[in-house]
Amino acid sequence: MTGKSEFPVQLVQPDGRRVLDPEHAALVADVGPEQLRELYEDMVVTRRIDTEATALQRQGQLGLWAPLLGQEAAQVGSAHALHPDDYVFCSYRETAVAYCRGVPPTDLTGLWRGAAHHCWDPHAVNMTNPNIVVGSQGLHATGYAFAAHLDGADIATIAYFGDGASSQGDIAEAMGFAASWSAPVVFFCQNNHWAISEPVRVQSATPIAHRAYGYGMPGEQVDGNDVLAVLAVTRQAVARARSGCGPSFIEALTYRMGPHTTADDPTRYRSTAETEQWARRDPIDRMRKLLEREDLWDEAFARRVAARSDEVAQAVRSATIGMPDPAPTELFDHVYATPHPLITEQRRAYAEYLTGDPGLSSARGEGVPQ
Ligand SMILES: Cc1ncc(C[n+]2csc(CCOP(=O)(O)OP(=O)(O)O)c2C)c(N)n1
Repeated sequence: MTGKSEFPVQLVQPDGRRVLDPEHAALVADVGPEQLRELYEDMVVTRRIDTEATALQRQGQLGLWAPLLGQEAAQVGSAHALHPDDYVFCSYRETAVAYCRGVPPTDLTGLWRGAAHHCWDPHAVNMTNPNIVVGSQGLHATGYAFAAHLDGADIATIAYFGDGASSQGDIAEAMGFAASWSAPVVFFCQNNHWAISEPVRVQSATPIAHRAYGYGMPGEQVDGNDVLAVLAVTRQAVARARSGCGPSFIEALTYRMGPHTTADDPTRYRSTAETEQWARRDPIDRMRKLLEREDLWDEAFARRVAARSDEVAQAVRSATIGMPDPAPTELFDHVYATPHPLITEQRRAYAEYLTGDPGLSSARGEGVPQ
């Protein structure tokens, strides 16, 4: 990673033609027909999961969902660059990363249904659960990476966050610390052009990747709708981190084609012309065109991918609807790792309230230790 590219790194144009860039192409020279098809399939399946989850929210089966629509290449490309022992620290939108890490699709919705405090077992896949506190995962990724560095472990961590999060103090602190202490972390910013209704142009006066130089780490802009280019630059950053050379920053230029979450109406703040322009750069269409150009596309393959997508979406739907309601007092579980008298008392008072016990003074907080 030189950090000197004048233009975003691109290996495949929107019409499916390869770009002549020997330096970055060499990083994915081993990606043959099967892997190209696998990248395509992962993007299609994760879009299908996302569409299903959005529909489940509209049908009242989920409280909320944060769609990844349009960001499939940024997520699938980067996730494929990671090793199983690397650790992922994500925001709330990285469904495709989770899928590529091996999270069972049926584990993706529990938190959003309000049926559990978490979605998947983080240690089973080395990936944290959805994190709503914007930017905080940069600090978590840096802390974990630094500890691994001290332990002599040859691993990397990756922090996924958005263009809006890049303005957070947490990200600034994480980048400063990681660069000074050579923590093996990859800062992966998905610049999807919007932080809810805030456009990226008021977020940063320079390309976000340029900020990396000020911290003392390489920064690269990549076409985030080009899955091969994302794979290439993330492999480079991960290799750098794993070999002890410290952190890197990647800005993947992509677009949030859907709403911020299902609670948002993007037509109130952005134009149809803008969304149509980005629809023409759809990451899945681009990969399909590449496969067609390189004679890797046929109807049998298309049918297999469609069948797999439907099967996974159906599993997500059934698992979501079938999730048992948790006991209300589970609200107090996992607040602290060890019992805490205040939480214990609140749980007792709430249980008493639920059973209709007239001792409601406790539920109102009277007598609860402060
Ligand atoms: C610390 C904090 N501040 C504000 C919010 C409210 N909030 C939730 S998402 C969001 C926008 C984040 O935008 P961006 O980082 O670009 O990521 P994107 O949602 O586009 O993926 C905001 C301000 C929050 N969850 N956490």
